[in-house]
Order: sequence, then structure tokens, then C-alpha cells
Amino acid sequence: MFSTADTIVAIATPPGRGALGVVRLSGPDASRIARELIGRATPLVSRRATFARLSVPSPSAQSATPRAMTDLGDEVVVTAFPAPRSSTGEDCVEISAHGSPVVLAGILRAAVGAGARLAEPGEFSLRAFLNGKRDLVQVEAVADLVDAVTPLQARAAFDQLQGTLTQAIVAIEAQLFDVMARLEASLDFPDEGYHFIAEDALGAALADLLAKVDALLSDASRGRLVREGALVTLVGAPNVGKSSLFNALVQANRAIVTPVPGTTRDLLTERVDLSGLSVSLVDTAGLRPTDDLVEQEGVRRAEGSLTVSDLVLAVLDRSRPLTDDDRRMLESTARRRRVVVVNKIDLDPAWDVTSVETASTPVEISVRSGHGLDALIERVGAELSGTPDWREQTRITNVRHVHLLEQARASFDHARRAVLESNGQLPEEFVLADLQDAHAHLQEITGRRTSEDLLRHIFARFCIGK
Ligand SMILES: Nc1nc2c(ncn2[C@@H]2O[C@H](COP(=O)(O)OP(=O)(O)OP(=O)(O)O)[C@@H](O)[C@H]2O)c(=O)[nH]1
Ligand SMILES: [Mg+2]
Repeated sequence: MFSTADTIVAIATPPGRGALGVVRLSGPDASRIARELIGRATPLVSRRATFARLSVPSPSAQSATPRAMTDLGDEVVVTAFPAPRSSTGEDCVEISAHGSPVVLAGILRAAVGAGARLAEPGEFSLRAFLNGKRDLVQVEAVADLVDAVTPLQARAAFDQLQGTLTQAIVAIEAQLFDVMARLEASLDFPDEGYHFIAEDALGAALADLLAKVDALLSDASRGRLVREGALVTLVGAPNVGKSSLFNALVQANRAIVTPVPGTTRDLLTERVDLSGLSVSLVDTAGLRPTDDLVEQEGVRRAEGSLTVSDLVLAVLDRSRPLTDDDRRMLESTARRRRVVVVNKIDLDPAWDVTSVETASTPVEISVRSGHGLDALIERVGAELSGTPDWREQTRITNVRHVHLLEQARASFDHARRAVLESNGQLPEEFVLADLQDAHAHLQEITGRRTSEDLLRHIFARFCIGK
């Protein structure tokens, strides 16, 4: 996987037909191969789009048929990006053809015939990383940007691509490096008995490093939520309007809505962008004791979904008196992360919302009039992220990064405790060892220290052509 001596080729655009399709070549022979495909003798002009006619042999061309008859042709635009100013840091050529799968496959085949090798998933990004064009955080951000399904996800990924996380980590590293250098100097000249860093200065430096790591980690849960989304389940007694709310939030007439209690029997799941958060929303059967076998199974599934979800929307109907089913539902969801939703406020109230004891204020809505739905979406975001500012910039979203930062934090904490408990006998060697550990974890985030296994794991989730 890690050979970079050869020239790789892949279709960079999604499978299927389209107005345009792009084939990308990277490696020492990229230019020569591209010129063979368009029958050009002179070198391609660097970074200039060149119109050309493509002629590649069709796969079905038999020696009996005159070749020209079955050749695949197209009008293409070829652009060469010589090393090192290219996305991979190697010689790259992009061929924009019309988005015909037959033509694109023909270009691939012809490129392989001319000496290129089909790229593995993520191999272009891997080369960019190995050639120092991007660090690991940035190549992971490219993958996240491509995979983003909400604008907020795309923005968080783009920020990381621009280096927000990398800069934060580089700043921590620079400070850490200074402390490590002083400790090393103290250890190198033990006879003089001179300490290049005083105990209290060391304690303060470590406290500062910890604070910086904590600041990064503090938006990690929000970042993870932005990147990975959440599971939100609608529960409630029959007929309170769960399916109506589900339809309103997914903005489609997905679930059956009727005045008959017990309409929904099965779980219904839809992915929805709730103000930037990617939420898998689940509609469930109304919770009530029943002899109906089908409904029993529906209730069982509803309870199952409730236990695995990140947030529960506990729906009540204000237009009819609360029932035992409502109370049981409130009871069974009380210890979960939940928002109590009071529906049908367009009708006359049958009970007072303040009479129900809930940890946080219920959100009053009417699905029929649309009243309160925006407020509900805000609450879902705030409740899931634990902050009303969940749209703020998130510097860290990836679990791998969070995990490594937590390890770095543990090493800093260990070092600081050793300093605090030293009583004038500073264990410089141990503190230095802890700081070296922390440094190693930080370097693993940006990829300055990586194992082949880790790289294999990261790039395996990329698609071909990336
Ligand atoms: N007036 C009024 N009626 C509503 C509102 N929301 C839902 N309804 C009505 O309430 C009835 C039940 O709605 P559903 O969405 O099917 O309720 P549900 O909770 O999914 O019911 P089950 O699937 O049986 O558990 C339907 O007749 C809806 O039109 C609302 O905000 N105002
Ligand atoms: Mg329903």
C-alpha cells in the first residue's frame, strides 16, 4: 500500500452518468501517460487547461474489426499539475471528460495499458500525507468534508482542513518543547545542581498546558455530535401526535397519521438535518398495555429504541386529560436525556403544563399550526450538545483525535501531580518521561508519528479516487 514509486490512476467523480467525469493520475509517469491518451507529442503546459481529443481503444475491439471503428472518443480538458505544486505533491494530471461511464472506464483501461496502476481507496490522500502536503488531521478532514450531510458538518470539516486543530496542537507542542528542553538541560548538567526550570514555574507551565488541552477537549462532545449525529426517539401514549411531529420534522409525509389510537405499529426511522445536526429520528408505537399481539411487539420495539437513543422526545397531548399511559411514560423516561413535548396547544387545554413535574421546562407545540417547532429544534440541539452554543466553531470532531488528546492530558496530569507532591525534590526524570509521552500522543494526532497499521486503518475508509 505504501509504494509511491509508481503512477496511480482513478476516476475521481462518483459512479454513474453525469455531465462531467474526472480521471486523476498521480506519479512520475502521469504526464507521459496523459499525452499518450490524447496523442500529444509536446509537453503539457503546467497548470493550464488544454482542450484535446481523446482516442482510446474499446474493450470489445477485436483484431478482426478495424480499430478505428470501435475506438472510444471524447473531447476532454487535460490539466497538468507538476510536482511539487499539486494535490499529492507528485506530478498530477486531471482529465475532465464527459461523464459517460463507458468513456471513463476506457480512459482508465488505456492509462493502465500505458503503465499506470489502479489506485487503492484513499491512495491520493495518502500520497499527499506522505509528501507533506497535508497532515493527518487535514486528510481526515477531507474525508469528513466529502461525507458531510449537513452544512454544520461541512463547516467543521473545512475548519479542520484549514488547520484550526493543527494550529492548536502545534501551539501546545511549542510550549511543551520549551519545558522539555529545560528539563533535559537540568538532567544533562546534574553536578552543577542548577535547575533550568524552577519548580513553581514548571508547575505553572504544566497547569497552562492542561488548560489548553482541556479547552480543546471541552468542545469535543459537541464536535463528535456534529460529525457523527445522534439518535432521537419520539415516545408517548397513543394518539398524542408522535407521527405528526415525525412528519413535520422530516418534512415529508412518511408516517401514517390517523385519529385512531394505535396507528403506528413499527419503528420508522429517517435521517434529518435539524439545524445542522444529523439526527436519526425514530417514530414509535404509542405506549400502552394491549392484548393485540402486533401492537405488543410495537411497544416492545419502542421501548428498545428508547434505551439506545441519545435523546428522547416525550410527547404529551394537552387537549385531553393526562392518562396512566402518559404518567407511566413520563416515569420510565425520567432518568434518560429527554425533552418533554406538549402537543396540540391549538386546542383548548385539558390540563395545566406547570402541573407536570419535569427537570426542564416542557416545549409547547402545535404540529397542526407549526407553533413551537423551531423552539423544539433549538432545544434538541442544546440538549444533545449540552450547550445552547452548539453552532459555534468546533475544532475537534474525530474520536481518534479526542482519544489521543485524552491520553496526552493524562500524561500532563501525571507530571503535574509529581511536581505538586515533590516537596523540593523535583523528580525531573519522571516528569520528563511523562512529557515525552504527552508529546508522542500529540504527534500521533497530526501524523508526525504514525504506524503503518494506523495509516492503513485511516485510509481504508476513503473511497477510490480520493
Ligand atoms: N389539533 C391538533 N391535532 C393534532 C396535532 N398533532 C396531531 N394531531 C392529530 O392527532 C391525531 C393523532 O396523530 P398521530 O400523529 O397519528 O399520533 P400518534 O402519537 O402517532 O399516534 P399512534 O401512532 O397511534 O401512537 C391525528 O388525528 C392528528 O391529526 C396538533 O398539533 N393539533
Ligand atoms: Mg403514530
